[in-house]
Parts: sequence; structure tokens; C-alpha cells
Amino acid sequence: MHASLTSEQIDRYRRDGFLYYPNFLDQSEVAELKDAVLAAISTMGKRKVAGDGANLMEGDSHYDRVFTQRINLWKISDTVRRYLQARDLGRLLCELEGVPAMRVWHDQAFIKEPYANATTLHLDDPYWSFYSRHAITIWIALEEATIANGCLCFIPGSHQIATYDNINIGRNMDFGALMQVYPQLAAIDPGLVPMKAGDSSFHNGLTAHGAGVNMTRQRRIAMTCAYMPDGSAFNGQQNILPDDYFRSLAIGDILNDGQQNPLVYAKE
Ligand SMILES: O=C(O)CCC(=O)C(=O)O
Ligand SMILES: [Fe+2]
Repeated sequence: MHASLTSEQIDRYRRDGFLYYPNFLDQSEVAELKDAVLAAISTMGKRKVAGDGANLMEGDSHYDRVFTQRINLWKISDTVRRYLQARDLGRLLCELEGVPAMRVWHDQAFIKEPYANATTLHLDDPYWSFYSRHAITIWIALEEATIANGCLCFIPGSHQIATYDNINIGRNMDFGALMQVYPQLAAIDPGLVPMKAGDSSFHNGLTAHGAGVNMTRQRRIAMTCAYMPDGSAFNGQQNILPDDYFRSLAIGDILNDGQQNPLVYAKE
């Protein structure tokens, strides 16, 4: 795993709200992580959240054909946990966001199956159980991601404009519907990010992004993990937390339970 940054990369991330980060994993690491992701998913049936998380099931809606989405594989795979909760990665996340410590919010595998639907433009953080302008996601290509099979598309600088207004990705399948919420975004050229297997990107939780349809017969396999600054507070929204833990929370409680949101890095 390669996890070091130049100051130019940090500046670019903070300006654009995303950063293409090539060669994060070498090919043997890609193989190890991909095997672990696919093995973990194969134990889950139609359940979307592993372990004790919320009981969300895959159905047969348009959204279910955007990608095979499986969440919190770290709870059932030591290999996934070792990669996505690596201390060096945590330090890099803190450097990009300029915060002292990061916890996991959730990890997610996103497999665009052959001929899968597009991932509608959206913001991530407004779906989650905390609000922060410093949440960050790593997206790792475990197979090549191309314009033909649905690579990512980001709107540079959108994280500076966005509030917590969003579109409902499960219901609103109009690819550009987010532009009606934030008309200013329509004037910005998007950044498309094709990747080789092992490449990655980082994006802020308020950066507008989506992905195209998969116009190939192969799967586009990506593994991602979203992180929240240590000290982030519960905002009252359910997303993927275990139901009994969710019910025990009051708005304003700090999400610092290591069984749900493990600390990845804290500056000494
Ligand atoms: O992989 C995709 O199609 C979507 C990824 C995404 O929305 C994310 O990583 O936040
Ligand atoms: Fe997203």
C-alpha cells in the first residue's frame, strides 16, 4: 500500500474536493483485497449490511441494478479491515482533511454488474448519521474502471457550494437531478476518473459525484470506505447503524463506539 502525499496533492484535494490517487495498491494487494471482498459478499445473500448492522435487503428496483452494494465488510473480513483501517491510510485521510483523527463511518463494495444502471449524481454525507464538512471516502478500483464500464465522475469544487440538501438516490434516477438542487453546479466541467486496478480516488462527503452505466460484459468492482472526523455527532438519521444502537442514541451524541466506528488514526 502506497500512502504518502505531496503538498500539491493536498492543495488539489482541498480545491477540487476529490483527488485521483494512482497506484494505491500493487497487483498482489489488489488480488488479495478483491478475493476477500468477493468471499465476504458471497456469505451475505441479499443482506446489504454485514454483521449487526441495519437489516437492509437487496430488492429488484432500478437502484438495485445500479450496483451490487454490500456494506461493512470489515465486520466479517480481517483482510478488508486490515487494508481499509490501516494506520498509514488514516494518517493520509487526516492530512487531506486537516483533522487530527478519523473513524470509519462504513465501508462499501460497489460492483457495477454488466449493463448496470448509472449512479445518479449525489452527495454522500447528507445520507449519513452525522453531518461534517470533513468526511472523506476512498474509492479503490479492483478491476479497471473505464468510461465504458462506469468510472467515477466528480464536479470539481462542489464541496464548497454544497449544503446538506441532496437528492434521494433510491428514488430519483434522473442522472442530473442534483443540478436542480444546486443550479451553480451546471456551469462546472465534470472530472471523469478512469482507473487501472489498484488506482484509487479520495472525495469529500459533500463533493457531487456519480458514475456511468456499465456498457460491458465484465463487472466493474470497486471497494470503498467512508471516514468521519473523530468527535462527529449523531444527527438523528438512521442509515446503516444497528437498530438497537440507533435507538439508544440522542441527537448530539458523539459517535465514538469502537465496535461501530473504529478509530483508524489519531495524531499523537
Ligand atoms: O461506484 C459507484 O458507482 C458510486 C460510488 C459512490 O457513490 C461513492 O463511493 O460514494
Ligand atoms: Fe457516493
